[in-house]
Amino acid sequence: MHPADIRERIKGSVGKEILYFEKVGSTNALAMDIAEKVTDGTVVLADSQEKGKGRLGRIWLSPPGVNVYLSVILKPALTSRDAALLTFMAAVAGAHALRRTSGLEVRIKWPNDLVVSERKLGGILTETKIERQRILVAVIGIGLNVNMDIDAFPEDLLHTATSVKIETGRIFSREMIIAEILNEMDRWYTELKGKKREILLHEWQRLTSTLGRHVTALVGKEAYTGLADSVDDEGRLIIRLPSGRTRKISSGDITILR
Ligand code: BT5
Repeated sequence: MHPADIRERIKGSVGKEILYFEKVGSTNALAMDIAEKVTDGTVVLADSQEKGKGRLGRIWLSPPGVNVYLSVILKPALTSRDAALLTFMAAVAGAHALRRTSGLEVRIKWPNDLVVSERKLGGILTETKIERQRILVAVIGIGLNVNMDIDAFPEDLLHTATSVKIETGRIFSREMIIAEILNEMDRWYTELKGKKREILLHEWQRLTSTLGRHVTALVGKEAYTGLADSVDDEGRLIIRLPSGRTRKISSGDITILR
């Protein structure tokens, strides 16, 4: 990876400072450690991760030489209730950047997946430090499978995961994709800071594959099956149950039924 090729394409404050490592435990963990000492928009980038993190202690497969693993450190003037919007922002930025560079019809699966034909191309992990209901620091981690081959996935991910290369048959410049993502993040971060969350929510709705589908949402040990009806202005998913009642969920795992 050549971080200089990314730096020369950066237009805004997100990615103005990029800290690059060949190998880390987790870019999110490292970013959280240094967050208070760096400026808004600093990025931690790695070629590989030994302990890549998903949500709820899950593992993010992070082999060297092929993919994107980065974390953006932000210090937004937002309350803890708005943390989900940061994940929305990264998802919209990632979908736009990947569509533009690869031509793939990348969609967003609530809450944190980037998918192509329902297969997972990327994931987002937003972690925050909160004091008196205000976000002091947010670390937004993005993992994207770019040039990874199908035989590099373990058995359990063979039918659920994919990469840009698997979908297009072509190899892509990771530097180019990263620069696009960071420039897109800058654009949507500016909208969010300008209190224009409706614009972000509207764009998210345009890009999602979840709304209007029948889903089962697993929230802890509870499962809710119904229609994924809408999202509210804090990014919570509203599911319409067969009884006609609705359930609002702020996190969980969605299976799309049909
Ligand atoms: C996520 O979690 O999708 C969030 C992934 C965030 C990864 C980035 S990489 C940079 C930054 N630093 C970190 O340490 N993390 C972030 P979740 O929704 O919980 O999905 C995790 C599940 O996705 C796993 O349990 C696997 O089933 C699957 N998975 C793991 N690695 C994958 C990969 N490379 N591609 C597709 N699916 C994967």
